[in-house]
This record gives sequence, structure tokens and C-alpha cells, in this order.
Amino acid sequence: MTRILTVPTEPIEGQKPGTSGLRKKTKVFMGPHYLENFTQSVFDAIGGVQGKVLVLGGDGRYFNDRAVQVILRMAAANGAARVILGQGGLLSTPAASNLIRKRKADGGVILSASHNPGGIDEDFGMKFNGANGGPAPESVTDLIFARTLDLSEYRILETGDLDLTPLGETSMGAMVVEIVDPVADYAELMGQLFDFDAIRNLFIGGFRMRFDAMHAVTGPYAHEILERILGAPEGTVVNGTPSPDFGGGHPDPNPVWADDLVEAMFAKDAPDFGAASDGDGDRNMVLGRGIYVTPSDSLAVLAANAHLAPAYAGGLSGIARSMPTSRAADRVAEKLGIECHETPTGWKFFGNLLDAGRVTICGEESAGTGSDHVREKDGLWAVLLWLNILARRIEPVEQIMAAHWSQFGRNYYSRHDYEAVPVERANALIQRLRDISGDLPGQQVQGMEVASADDFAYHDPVDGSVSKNQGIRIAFADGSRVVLRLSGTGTEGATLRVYLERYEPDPARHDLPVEEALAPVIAAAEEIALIREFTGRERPDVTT
Ligand code: VG1
Ligand code: CO
Repeated sequence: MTRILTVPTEPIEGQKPGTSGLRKKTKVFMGPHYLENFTQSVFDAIGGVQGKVLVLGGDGRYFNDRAVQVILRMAAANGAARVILGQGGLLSTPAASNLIRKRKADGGVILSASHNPGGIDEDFGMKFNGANGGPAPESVTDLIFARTLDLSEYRILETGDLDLTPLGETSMGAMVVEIVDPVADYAELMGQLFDFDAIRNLFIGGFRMRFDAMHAVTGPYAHEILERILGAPEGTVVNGTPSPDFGGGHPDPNPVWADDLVEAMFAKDAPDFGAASDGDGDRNMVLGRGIYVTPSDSLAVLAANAHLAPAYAGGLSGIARSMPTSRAADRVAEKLGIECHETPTGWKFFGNLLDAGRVTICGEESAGTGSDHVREKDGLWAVLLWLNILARRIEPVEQIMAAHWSQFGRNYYSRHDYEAVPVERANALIQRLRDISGDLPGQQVQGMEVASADDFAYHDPVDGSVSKNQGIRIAFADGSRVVLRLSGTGTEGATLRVYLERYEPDPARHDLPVEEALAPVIAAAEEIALIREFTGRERPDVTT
């Protein structure tokens, strides 16, 4: 017997989606009505789910399994026709995006706090993607938030748990639940985009790779695609079994949290290629033997070489990058004579450009790259595009980077994060920069002249919407740049991100240590923004 319950509730404060969905401490999400309120608000904000088809899955972190049961019961009680669920409640973010598009679903719910650690004392998250497979735009997240503030009841089916294991159709009340292999459709899509034969031959030729899935959701995808389909030797994928707390680690593919991989790639017997992905599989880190490729450079190199992969052989329509991402990709767009767009941080801002066919490849400095094949950034996609390029160019990564820099110049780049800063102090730092930005142009700082300074506002060229206060940009006359913004994904205090960039055209100066190349820019950021004074910190917590 199943029965629809209408449960009275009250608005819960703070359910405002950030850069990528709602992220909170797991215990907050587990609190009374918390998940239920947010889920009902999402359903209401999109005009209800009566008769609709939804995709559902998550990155397998602690509480994923429980949350899936609640969302299924609420979808059924709200009249959804069908939920397409990843087996075991698992789906990587790009795989969910693909399923929404492929199955023409009305949208999807992805349970993840991405690169944030998982566990009962760590983080949980939930995001909603629309029918194009992409993260809900601000217009929708604003409606969701507004609904959380006047919600008075939610609907949920009174029924037992569903077994999430058997593939195929089952039902919950009047709703069909279709449990699908989380990997199959995604692997098929990758096979359509890339030259799998060329990559297979690369591995047959003895090419060695190490892929670190960081105990997160891409493990099963990487085992299947890299080892089983492409023939990389077993053991290529490490940390490939998803665990609810990501093995106690931080599933963030950067040189700090994936230091094991960095060590392996800088060792004497290092493999030819190294890569890692994050909690929900949308980020990637790429390394060659003895070289780390910054995400901003990776975007530029992928764009410059994408034509070597079948899906992009006809060329790219345009490139988009998030504002703090280095301007290396802009130089590639210029050479290719294609559109180049600068958008606010967060993948949701790429959706309109991709839907309109104005850009093919997008990227973010935070290790996200993707294309118009889905509407999310896609970690394994980036790794496979790199492999496709390596299979065609037969050159070490280091050589590919050197050639790229000598052709386009090098954008030295680094990001400094100050975590868990008191919110008022972080806000005060940004507010002060807003106030003084008008006076900065023309000033000399550390021997560099400020060319422009503003608080970035994005005017979406497709739907005309405007997104203000997206971060302080300070550009110098020599091509250097400092960007400062506050994170929208943290769950404790404020995280100040300082993005540092310096352009170096001279190939004789492309081998400098990054900190050395950026020294004047780092000093200029401090001089202008008074970071030490406002944060009370001597140095950043994380440098990537
Ligand atoms: C961070 C990154 C941003 C990324 C977002 C979601 O946001 O900077 O580039 O889109 O995380 O990625 P913020 O607001 O903390 O800087 V994921 O892989 O965490 O969904
Ligand atoms: Co992610």
C-alpha cells in the first residue's frame, strides 16, 4: 500500500543555490525536512513534475543512497511519470547531463558536492539541471530560492525503500523507475566523439597512463572506458572504487589534493600521461611526464588541437572561458578566427552559448573543460581528447606544451585560496575593491600600470540577461591580470580566491618557476587588495 502524504513544513533559511547547486554540511542536509523542503522547492519552481521524466543520480558520497530514496518518493508523490536512475544511485555529472539529453527528459537531479570532501561531517549537495542537460540558469535558481522562503508543505509517498540494484523498470506508486547502467550511454557517446582505434593503438604501442579516480564516481567509468574498451593495462586506473567518504580524501583534482599522482608523474619511471577527476566526474587534471598542465593551458591546447578528434574535425564555432580563467584560450580563438566569450564562474553560464551553437569548447581554471556534447564540464571527456591528440601527434605532453607556448606565448597562472575567512572580512575586502576600482586605472603598482579595473558584470549575448558582481578584475598594461572573488561552493565561512596571471611572449622565458614568473603580480595583488590585512593570513591555504 502506498499513500501520498502532504507534510506541513516551514521555510528553512539559507537554501540559496550557489555556483553549482545547494551545498551544505551533510548533517544540515540530514536535518528535519531539509532535503524535502529543497526538493519540493525545486519541483515547484519548475512548474511541478506532474507527468514529467527526470534523471536522478549522484556521486556516491555519504547520504547519496538515503537522499535518492527520499527524492524518488517525492517525485512519485508529485506525479512524475518516470525517473531514470543510475544503478545504485550513481551517475557522474556529465553522464547525468548526457542521459537528460539523450532520453529527452525534462530535467535531472544530481546529488553531489563535487570536489568538496564527503562523509557525515563533511559536505553534501544537490543540483538541478534542465531539459538541455545543463545546470539551471540563475533565473531558475532564483525561483527555487524564492520558493524555499514561502514553502508550507511537501508531498511524499509513504512506501518502503526501493532496491536500487536491479537494472530495468520497476515502479513506485504510479511512477516508473528505470534503473540504468550509469556508464553504458556515456561510454557510447565517448566512442562517437573520439578516435578510439588510434587511442587503442597508442596503448598497444606501450604508452603508459595513470588515471586517479580519487575514490570518486569516475572509477567505474574510467575502468570501463580506459581499461576495458581502450585496452590500457589493468592498474592504469587507481583509486577506482567509489567510496562514501572518498577514502577520507578531498576529491579535488589539483596538485595539492592529488599529490600522489603528481609524485608519480615526476618520478624517474613516470608514465607518459597522468590524469585525475573530482567527486562527481566533471573536473579533470592533466599531467605529462614531469609536467603539470594548468587547466587554463589545457583548455587552450585542447581548443588548438581539437580538430584531431573526429567530433571536432570540422572546426570549432567558438570558445568560452570563465572570467578568472587565463586568457591563453583567447589567443587560440583569435588565431582560429572564431568567437571567444568571457562568462562568470560556473558552468550554468555556458549553457546559452552552447545551445545557440556559438561555442563548441568551454573551460574554467578550476579544472573544468567540456564541449557541446553535453551541458556540463566533463572530466573524462577532457582526458580522452588529450589521449586522442597524443595518439595523433605522437609527442610527449611536455613538447606539446612547449610548442604551444612558443606559438601563442605563455600565460603563467596560479590561484591562491584563503579558506574559512570570516564572512564580514571577506565581504569588506571585496567591497573596498569595488569602491576603489574606479581610481585604479593609470596607477603604477609593482612597476606595472593598471589598465582597467571593474567588478565583472556579464551580459548574456543570447538571452540578454545580466549577472552583476561576478568578481573584481584588475588588468595591467603588460597583459598581467589579478582577479578576486568569493567562492560560491564553500560550506564554512568565506573562501577568497585570488587568480593571478602574467603573459610572457618570449620563448626564452617559458621555463621559469611559476611563482617566480608571477612574483610581481602576486605582490601587486597584495598591494592593491590588502589581502593579509583583511584575512589576517600570512599566506594562502591552498595554491594551485
Ligand atoms: C568552483 C569553481 C568553479 C566551478 C564550481 C563548481 O566555484 O571555481 O569554476 O564551476 O566550483 O565546480 P567557486 O564558486 O567555489 O569558485 V564543481 O566540479 O565543484 O561542481
Ligand atoms: Co565537480
